[in-house]
Amino acid sequence: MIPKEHPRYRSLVVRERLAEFAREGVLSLEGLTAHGRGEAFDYLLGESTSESARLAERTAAAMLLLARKPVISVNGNTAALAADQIAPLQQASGALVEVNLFHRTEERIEKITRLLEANGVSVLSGSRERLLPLPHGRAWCLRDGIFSADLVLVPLEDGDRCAALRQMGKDVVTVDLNPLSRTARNATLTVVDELTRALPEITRSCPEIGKEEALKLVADLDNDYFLRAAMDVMKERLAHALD
Ligand code: PTJ
Repeated sequence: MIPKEHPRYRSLVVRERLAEFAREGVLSLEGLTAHGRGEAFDYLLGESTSESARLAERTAAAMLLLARKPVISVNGNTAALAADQIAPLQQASGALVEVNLFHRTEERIEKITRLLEANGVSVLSGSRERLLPLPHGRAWCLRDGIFSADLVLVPLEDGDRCAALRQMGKDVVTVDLNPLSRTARNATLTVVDELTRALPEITRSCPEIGKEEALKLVADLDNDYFLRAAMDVMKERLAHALD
């Protein structure tokens, strides 16, 4: 039982929930360590959404709205942290949702699908094929989903798969607290923010954006700007950490 007055209460509650999801087999054990890396970067960001991240979130919404066939790719961490935030985003953006895993097993795909469906998400089903130019299980996806998407929103992604999706000519929007990661640098757009702050912000932006604004946001998109802006926030906080 975590005491409510603990200064890190929220973080401890999230960790406890993730440990439970790991025991249930939704989250991979590797996902727990990935979460720890994310927490460290979020500390540096001050655990809040920066102005540049907010613009990136609005741009992500614009890209989803303009895409011909947007797909939200959900892994274990995304499901464990934000299962209840996916259905509102799906409704606001019109995107398909596919479960796609790095540490892939049929059992985990099944468990994550059930968790998402229990939270109102319409999850794409079908038989997966080896369609991405990658070795091992990471190549598997749905022909009617990620394979034929023009845009994939894939939070907390592995660098190789992000690069493979880009190689296939797709736009990749990611949410990644580490602005130095290969995914962050390879994606079309990187939202450097914590997943559970980023997804509701993208959802909120969807109904607010008209076509003209969407086109302008996409035309102005400069991913390096978003990465540099996030690093500047971290540098600034480090510079004044002991003031
Ligand atoms: O469920 P699976 O099998 O598909 O596996 C998922 C993980 C996350 C284990 C897999 O994709 C992986 O190994 O990812 P990486 O390469 O560790 O990348 C995850 C990135 O997400 C890292 O750069 C973390 O800093 C970042 N991250 C972790 N937690 C959060 C986050 N970014 C945003 N919000 C978070 N809560």
